[in-house]
Amino acid sequence: MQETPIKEIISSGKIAAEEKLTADQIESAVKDALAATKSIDIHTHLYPPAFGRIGLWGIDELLTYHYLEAEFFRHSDMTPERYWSLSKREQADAIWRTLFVKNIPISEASRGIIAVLQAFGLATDASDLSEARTFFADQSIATHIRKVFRLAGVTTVVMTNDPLDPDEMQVWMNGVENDAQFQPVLRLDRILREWSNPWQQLVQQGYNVDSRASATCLKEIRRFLSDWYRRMQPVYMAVSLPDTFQFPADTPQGRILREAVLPACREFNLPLSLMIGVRHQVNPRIRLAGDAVGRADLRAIENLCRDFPENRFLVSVLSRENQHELCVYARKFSNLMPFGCWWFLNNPSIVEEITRERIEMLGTSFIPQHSDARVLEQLIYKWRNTRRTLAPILTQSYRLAHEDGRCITRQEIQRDVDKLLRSNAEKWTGHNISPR
Ligand code: RAT
Ligand code: ZN
Repeated sequence: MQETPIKEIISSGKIAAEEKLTADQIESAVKDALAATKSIDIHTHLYPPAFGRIGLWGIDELLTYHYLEAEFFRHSDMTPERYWSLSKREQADAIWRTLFVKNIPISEASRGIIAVLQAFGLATDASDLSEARTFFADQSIATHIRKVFRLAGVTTVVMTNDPLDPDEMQVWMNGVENDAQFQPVLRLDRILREWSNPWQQLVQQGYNVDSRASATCLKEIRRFLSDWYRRMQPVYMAVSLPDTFQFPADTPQGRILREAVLPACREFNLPLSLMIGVRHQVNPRIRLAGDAVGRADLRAIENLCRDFPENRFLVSVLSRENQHELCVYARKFSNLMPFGCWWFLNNPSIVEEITRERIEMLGTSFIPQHSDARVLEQLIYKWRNTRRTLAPILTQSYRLAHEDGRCITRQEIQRDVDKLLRSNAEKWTGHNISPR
């Protein structure tokens, strides 16, 4: 049967009889659309080969992911100090023995490792990592990236690019070639969170800034942002903020946000991504695994969205308790785009709850998930989990609409899935960020 283009269906004013799905056909139509649609991953910590050792991949990196390190310290008697004194390989061995041999991996992060091993046809119950190490050592990175993207069903990942990270700065300064599979993001944590230290780094890069964020300094930060915008061509600017974030605030950070970052985003027509709710380093002994979560005051979002209607905000909040308010604000402000179920929220039970709430309150006008992958192969399990969680939620939503009397077609389902996994992100960043 030849498919009727969706435009014709809409312009004819009624849906052709043969296109209507029965209630029983909805589930498979949703699953097919999810499987067929390659996603854009709006936030990761992944990098193309040109970034060298900054881009992490392979079994030792997978096992020493900080989500797994946090779990390791719960199951092992090893002190953090002893763990940090080991080589990466020894750390990975310790985590494998503890979480995968002595225990069945049932946590979200540990199941992820199993799914990755299985995707590459590797043993999931081996007593050591020799087979997996040999496999990864044999891969050539460019081909491996293509394979991982294919297995994960993604076309494009958005990076996290810190212009004040000494290693990364060097890569950009040396003039790195644009790789369409990896889109840049200008990450501003150091500037917007702890201006008391990084201002000296800007001085070293040749900007006339000071610790007080004076008027001259703000102009110079604009110049810094323009220079980095030209160098990186980012798809948005971004910052991760603590649960205590307030706006407006008469602090250097508050002034930098209002008078340098927001105007620069307007000038370059870029959204600003705000990831709010981290309580940094509540346990510094476990390093990257030592951050926690706190409920934020989302009046800061209200003030930003209302007072800066010309700016677009991509927002993810870390606390489960903030999720409903975020949806309410998205209903008030069309310059606000909720995205992802971030970090401690990225567990099926919580993703399900948040996604249902978003669909009920926002329809398809949000970006349901990003992977936050730090290690390349994590894309495989994180996107598999996202599709698996989305399938019953979408199915139920369409069944309810169907029960209430709206007929639904495969093409419409495909259009919605395309919005959720791709075009909302493309539209919001203003970039057609990748080929399909
Ligand atoms: O999820 C994570 O890995 C966190 O440590 C952070 O990277 C967070 O996603 C961030 O981008 O700040
Ligand atoms: Zn992240």
